Amino acid sequence: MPAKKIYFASDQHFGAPTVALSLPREKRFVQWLDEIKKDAEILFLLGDLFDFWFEYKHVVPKGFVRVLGKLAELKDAGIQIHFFVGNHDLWMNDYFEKELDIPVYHQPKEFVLQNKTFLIGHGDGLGPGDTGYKLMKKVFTNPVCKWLFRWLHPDLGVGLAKYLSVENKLISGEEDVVFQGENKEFLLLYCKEILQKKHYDYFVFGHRHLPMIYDLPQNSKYVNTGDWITYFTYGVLENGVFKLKEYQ
Ligand SMILES: [Mn+2]
Repeated sequence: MPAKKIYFASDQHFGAPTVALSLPREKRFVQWLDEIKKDAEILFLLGDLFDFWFEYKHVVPKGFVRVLGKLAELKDAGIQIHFFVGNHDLWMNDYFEKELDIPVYHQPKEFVLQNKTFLIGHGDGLGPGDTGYKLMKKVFTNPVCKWLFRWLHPDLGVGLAKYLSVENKLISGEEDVVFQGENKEFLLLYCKEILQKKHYDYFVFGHRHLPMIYDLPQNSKYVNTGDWITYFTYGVLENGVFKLKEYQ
Protein backbone atom coordinates (compact mmCIF):
# COMPACT_ATOMS: atom_id res chain seq x y z
CA MET A 1 0.00 0.00 0.00
CA PRO A 2 1.73 3.24 -1.11
CA ALA A 3 1.73 6.30 1.17
CA LYS A 4 -1.34 8.44 0.75
CA LYS A 5 -0.85 11.76 -0.96
CA ILE A 6 -2.65 15.09 -0.86
CA TYR A 7 -3.19 16.85 -4.16
CA PHE A 8 -3.87 20.47 -5.11
CA ALA A 9 -4.98 21.97 -8.44
CA SER A 10 -6.62 25.17 -9.63
CA ASP A 11 -7.64 27.38 -12.53
CA GLN A 12 -8.94 24.90 -15.05
CA HIS A 13 -11.36 27.49 -16.50
CA PHE A 14 -13.43 24.81 -18.21
CA GLY A 15 -15.83 26.16 -20.79
CA ALA A 16 -13.35 28.77 -22.03
CA PRO A 17 -12.58 30.10 -24.51
CA THR A 18 -15.20 27.87 -26.15
CA VAL A 19 -16.77 24.54 -25.19
CA ALA A 20 -14.95 22.78 -28.07
CA LEU A 21 -11.54 24.24 -27.18
CA SER A 22 -12.06 23.47 -23.50
CA LEU A 23 -12.88 19.79 -24.02
CA PRO A 24 -9.31 18.47 -24.59
CA ARG A 25 -8.20 20.25 -21.40
CA GLU A 26 -11.12 18.79 -19.49
CA LYS A 27 -10.26 15.29 -20.74
CA ARG A 28 -6.63 15.77 -19.69
CA PHE A 29 -7.70 16.89 -16.21
CA VAL A 30 -10.10 13.96 -15.89
CA GLN A 31 -7.26 11.60 -16.86
CA TRP A 32 -5.14 13.15 -14.11
CA LEU A 33 -7.98 12.68 -11.60
CA ASP A 34 -8.16 9.07 -12.69
CA GLU A 35 -4.43 8.60 -12.03
CA ILE A 36 -4.43 10.21 -8.58
CA LYS A 37 -7.40 8.07 -7.58
CA LYS A 38 -5.02 5.23 -6.68
CA ASP A 39 -3.07 7.11 -3.98
CA ALA A 40 -4.99 10.31 -3.11
CA GLU A 41 -6.22 10.83 0.42
CA ILE A 42 -7.40 14.40 -0.12
CA LEU A 43 -7.87 16.61 -3.18
CA PHE A 44 -7.98 20.39 -2.87
CA LEU A 45 -9.53 22.26 -5.79
CA LEU A 46 -8.51 25.90 -5.47
CA GLY A 47 -11.04 27.62 -7.69
CA ASP A 48 -11.84 28.70 -11.23
CA LEU A 49 -12.68 25.11 -12.14
CA PHE A 50 -15.29 26.66 -14.40
CA ASP A 51 -14.77 29.82 -16.42
CA PHE A 52 -18.31 30.69 -15.46
CA TRP A 53 -20.71 29.02 -13.08
CA PHE A 54 -23.97 30.24 -11.64
CA GLU A 55 -26.49 28.25 -9.66
CA TYR A 56 -30.16 28.94 -10.05
CA LYS A 57 -32.62 27.45 -7.58
CA HIS A 58 -33.33 24.36 -9.67
CA VAL A 59 -30.81 24.67 -12.49
CA VAL A 60 -27.03 24.59 -12.98
CA PRO A 61 -25.09 25.41 -16.20
CA LYS A 62 -24.86 22.85 -19.00
CA GLY A 63 -21.63 20.96 -19.64
CA PHE A 64 -18.74 19.71 -17.52
CA VAL A 65 -20.24 16.20 -17.19
CA ARG A 66 -16.87 14.42 -17.45
CA VAL A 67 -15.21 16.37 -14.65
CA LEU A 68 -18.31 16.34 -12.44
CA GLY A 69 -18.70 12.59 -12.95
CA LYS A 70 -15.04 11.93 -12.15
CA LEU A 71 -15.20 14.07 -9.00
CA ALA A 72 -18.25 12.07 -7.91
CA GLU A 73 -16.34 8.84 -8.56
CA LEU A 74 -13.33 9.96 -6.47
CA LYS A 75 -15.57 11.18 -3.70
CA ASP A 76 -17.56 7.94 -3.68
CA ALA A 77 -14.26 6.00 -3.56
CA GLY A 78 -13.60 7.69 -0.18
CA ILE A 79 -11.26 10.50 -1.25
CA GLN A 80 -11.90 13.77 0.60
CA ILE A 81 -12.40 16.71 -1.73
CA HIS A 82 -12.41 20.38 -0.73
CA PHE A 83 -13.49 23.13 -3.10
CA PHE A 84 -12.55 26.81 -2.84
CA VAL A 85 -14.47 29.06 -5.18
CA GLY A 86 -12.47 31.30 -7.52
CA ASN A 87 -13.47 34.65 -8.96
CA HIS A 88 -14.93 32.85 -11.99
CA ASP A 89 -17.09 30.40 -10.05
CA LEU A 90 -17.88 32.37 -6.92
CA TRP A 91 -21.61 32.00 -7.59
CA MET A 92 -21.52 28.47 -6.26
CA ASN A 93 -24.18 27.71 -3.81
CA ASP A 94 -24.98 24.27 -2.43
CA TYR A 95 -24.88 22.13 -5.60
CA PHE A 96 -21.44 20.62 -4.88
CA GLU A 97 -22.39 20.08 -1.26
CA LYS A 98 -25.72 18.40 -2.00
CA GLU A 99 -24.89 16.54 -5.20
CA LEU A 100 -21.26 15.56 -4.52
CA ASP A 101 -20.93 15.96 -0.74
CA ILE A 102 -17.96 18.30 -1.41
CA PRO A 103 -17.65 21.27 0.98
CA VAL A 104 -17.38 24.66 -0.73
CA TYR A 105 -15.42 27.53 0.82
CA HIS A 106 -15.65 31.21 -0.06
CA GLN A 107 -12.69 32.32 2.09
CA PRO A 108 -9.16 31.00 2.72
CA LYS A 109 -9.12 28.29 5.35
CA GLU A 110 -6.43 26.72 7.51
CA PHE A 111 -5.65 23.03 7.61
CA VAL A 112 -3.11 20.84 9.35
CA LEU A 113 -1.89 18.26 6.85
CA GLN A 114 0.86 15.74 7.53
CA ASN A 115 1.88 17.77 10.59
CA LYS A 116 2.35 20.96 8.55
CA THR A 117 0.18 24.06 8.85
CA PHE A 118 -1.50 25.39 5.72
CA LEU A 119 -3.49 28.43 4.70
CA ILE A 120 -5.35 27.51 1.51
CA GLY A 121 -7.58 29.51 -0.82
CA HIS A 122 -8.12 30.78 -4.34
CA GLY A 123 -6.29 34.06 -3.73
CA ASP A 124 -8.38 36.72 -5.45
CA GLY A 125 -8.92 40.02 -3.67
CA LEU A 126 -6.23 39.38 -1.04
CA GLY A 127 -3.38 41.70 -0.15
CA PRO A 128 -2.95 45.31 -1.23
CA GLY A 129 -4.03 46.95 -4.49
CA ASP A 130 -6.30 45.67 -7.26
CA THR A 131 -9.01 48.03 -6.03
CA GLY A 132 -10.92 47.75 -9.33
CA TYR A 133 -11.37 44.02 -8.89
CA LYS A 134 -12.19 44.36 -5.18
CA LEU A 135 -14.96 46.79 -6.05
CA MET A 136 -16.22 44.46 -8.79
CA LYS A 137 -16.22 41.54 -6.33
CA LYS A 138 -18.48 43.56 -4.01
CA VAL A 139 -20.94 43.87 -6.89
CA PHE A 140 -20.59 40.17 -7.82
CA THR A 141 -21.24 39.01 -4.26
CA ASN A 142 -23.91 41.58 -3.42
CA PRO A 143 -27.15 39.73 -2.55
CA VAL A 144 -29.35 42.19 -4.45
CA CYS A 145 -27.14 42.00 -7.57
CA LYS A 146 -27.16 38.20 -7.38
CA TRP A 147 -30.92 38.19 -6.95
CA LEU A 148 -31.38 40.44 -9.97
CA PHE A 149 -29.03 38.34 -12.07
CA ARG A 150 -30.86 35.16 -11.05
CA TRP A 151 -34.10 36.60 -12.40
CA LEU A 152 -32.61 37.23 -15.82
CA HIS A 153 -33.46 34.30 -18.05
CA PRO A 154 -30.37 31.98 -18.05
CA ASP A 155 -30.15 32.11 -21.87
CA LEU A 156 -29.53 35.82 -21.40
CA GLY A 157 -27.73 35.83 -18.06
CA VAL A 158 -25.24 33.04 -18.79
CA GLY A 159 -24.64 34.39 -22.29
CA LEU A 160 -23.87 37.81 -20.86
CA ALA A 161 -21.60 36.36 -18.18
CA LYS A 162 -19.67 34.28 -20.72
CA TYR A 163 -19.16 37.41 -22.79
CA LEU A 164 -17.94 39.33 -19.73
CA SER A 165 -15.57 36.51 -18.78
CA VAL A 166 -14.07 35.51 -22.14
CA GLU A 167 -14.25 38.67 -24.24
CA ASN A 168 -14.34 41.50 -21.77
CA LYS A 169 -12.21 39.94 -18.96
CA LEU A 170 -14.33 41.81 -16.43
CA ILE A 171 -14.47 38.84 -14.05
CA SER A 172 -10.71 38.24 -14.16
CA GLY A 173 -9.70 41.54 -12.61
CA GLU A 174 -5.94 41.78 -12.75
CA GLU A 175 -5.10 40.02 -16.00
CA ASP A 176 -1.36 40.51 -15.92
CA VAL A 177 0.11 37.01 -15.67
CA VAL A 178 3.69 38.12 -15.24
CA PHE A 179 5.45 37.78 -11.89
CA GLN A 180 5.42 41.26 -10.37
CA GLY A 181 8.46 40.80 -8.15
CA GLU A 182 8.73 40.14 -4.44
CA ASN A 183 7.67 43.65 -3.41
CA LYS A 184 4.69 43.92 -5.73
CA GLU A 185 3.22 40.44 -6.08
CA PHE A 186 0.05 40.88 -4.03
CA LEU A 187 -0.24 37.30 -2.76
CA LEU A 188 3.37 37.36 -1.53
CA LEU A 189 2.64 40.64 0.28
CA TYR A 190 -0.50 39.08 1.74
CA CYS A 191 1.45 36.05 3.02
CA LYS A 192 4.13 38.24 4.61
CA GLU A 193 1.44 40.30 6.33
CA ILE A 194 -0.19 37.17 7.73
CA LEU A 195 3.18 35.82 8.88
CA GLN A 196 3.58 38.85 11.16
CA LYS A 197 0.60 37.59 13.12
CA LYS A 198 0.60 33.84 12.61
CA HIS A 199 2.94 31.23 11.22
CA TYR A 200 2.00 28.79 8.49
CA ASP A 201 4.35 26.30 6.90
CA TYR A 202 2.63 26.69 3.54
CA PHE A 203 0.36 29.19 1.85
CA VAL A 204 -1.26 27.54 -1.17
CA PHE A 205 -3.19 29.62 -3.69
CA GLY A 206 -4.26 29.60 -7.31
CA HIS A 207 -5.57 32.63 -9.18
CA ARG A 208 -2.24 33.97 -10.47
CA HIS A 209 -1.74 31.17 -13.02
CA LEU A 210 1.98 31.29 -12.19
CA PRO A 211 3.21 27.97 -10.78
CA MET A 212 5.86 28.51 -8.14
CA ILE A 213 7.12 27.63 -4.69
CA TYR A 214 8.55 30.80 -3.16
CA ASP A 215 10.56 30.95 0.07
CA LEU A 216 9.10 33.32 2.64
CA PRO A 217 10.57 34.49 5.97
CA GLN A 218 10.35 32.14 8.99
CA ASN A 219 10.85 29.05 6.85
CA SER A 220 7.40 29.44 5.35
CA LYS A 221 6.55 28.91 1.69
CA TYR A 222 4.16 30.47 -0.79
CA VAL A 223 2.88 28.01 -3.37
CA ASN A 224 0.95 28.84 -6.50
CA THR A 225 -0.60 25.86 -8.23
CA GLY A 226 -0.46 27.39 -11.73
CA ASP A 227 -3.23 26.48 -14.14
CA TRP A 228 -4.63 23.90 -16.57
CA ILE A 229 -4.49 26.21 -19.58
CA THR A 230 -0.77 26.82 -20.09
CA TYR A 231 1.06 24.86 -17.39
CA PHE A 232 -1.04 21.82 -16.41
CA THR A 233 0.53 21.90 -12.95
CA TYR A 234 -0.55 20.47 -9.62
CA GLY A 235 0.74 20.30 -6.07
CA VAL A 236 1.37 17.11 -4.18
CA LEU A 237 2.08 16.73 -0.47
CA GLU A 238 3.83 13.55 0.57
CA ASN A 239 5.49 12.89 3.93
CA GLY A 240 5.15 16.59 4.81
CA VAL A 241 7.01 17.76 1.68
CA PHE A 242 5.21 19.83 -0.93
CA LYS A 243 6.13 19.52 -4.60
CA LEU A 244 4.83 21.13 -7.77
CA LYS A 245 4.54 18.87 -10.77
CA GLU A 246 3.48 19.16 -14.37
CA TYR A 247 1.04 16.63 -15.73
CA GLN A 248 2.39 15.15 -18.95
MN1 LIG B 1 -8.11 31.81 -12.75
